[in-house]
Amino acid sequence: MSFRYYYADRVREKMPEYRGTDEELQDAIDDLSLLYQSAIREVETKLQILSDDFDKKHSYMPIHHVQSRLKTFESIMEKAGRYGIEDPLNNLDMVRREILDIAGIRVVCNYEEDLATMARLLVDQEDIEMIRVKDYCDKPKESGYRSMHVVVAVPVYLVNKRKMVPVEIQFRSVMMDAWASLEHELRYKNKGDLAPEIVDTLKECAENLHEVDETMSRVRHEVLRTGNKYNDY
Ligand code: 0O2
Repeated sequence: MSFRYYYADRVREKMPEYRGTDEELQDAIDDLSLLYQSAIREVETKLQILSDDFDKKHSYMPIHHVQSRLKTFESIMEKAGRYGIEDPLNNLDMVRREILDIAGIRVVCNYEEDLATMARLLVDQEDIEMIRVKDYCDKPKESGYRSMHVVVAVPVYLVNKRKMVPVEIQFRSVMMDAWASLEHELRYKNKGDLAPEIVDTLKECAENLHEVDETMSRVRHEVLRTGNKYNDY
């Protein structure tokens, strides 16, 4: 995997205001890309190890799947502008301090109760630094969106230094993820503008899926409690 993800000439085309040379810009954005991609790999490895150990100890894998992404350079600059960072392209250090979701990982778990378990197992690790939690599971967003967003810093060891790099991890159940993906797609297709009755319907869908999440959890506990007694027949 190459660490080069952002390209200076493409950035320069859209943002000509960079004061340094093309080489300096490429160096700065390579640095960004290397650090954040490495941080994603560190967290993915930790999650894989936790999942394998869970399987070994409990014959159960709580993680359904994991996705990751580096935020596009344009989207980082847009968010930096929204956060009031002036001239973000020439202030990349400030951008790195303020924008905490440049590296993003989505951990989709089978059951709602797995989210807190996996989040705790990860953030309790000694080399992980907790930065913030936004829990939209108990308190969903106005849209109906549910998920647990945890920002942590992980150590990345380079040739001559160690850097703590922030990663935003979104923990979701399969139901929460299904809703968020479809809602995002619909919103994106409509350029972010959905009719109020559609917004209400989507919110209702989110609530219905939340009920399914709770029912599936109850069914799971019932199955675990009754064991395999139906296999005796
Ligand atoms: P991507 O590509 O998913 O990263 P912000 O709102 O961006 O200024 P913050 O604090 O990051 O600041 O916001 P928030 O709401 O805590 O988290 C934003 C991310 O959560 C979004 O990322 C989505 O991934 C997800 N999200 C939040 N609300 C909704 C929603 O109503 N529907 C869906 N489908 N996803 C949501 P980005 O930046 O949009 O993009």
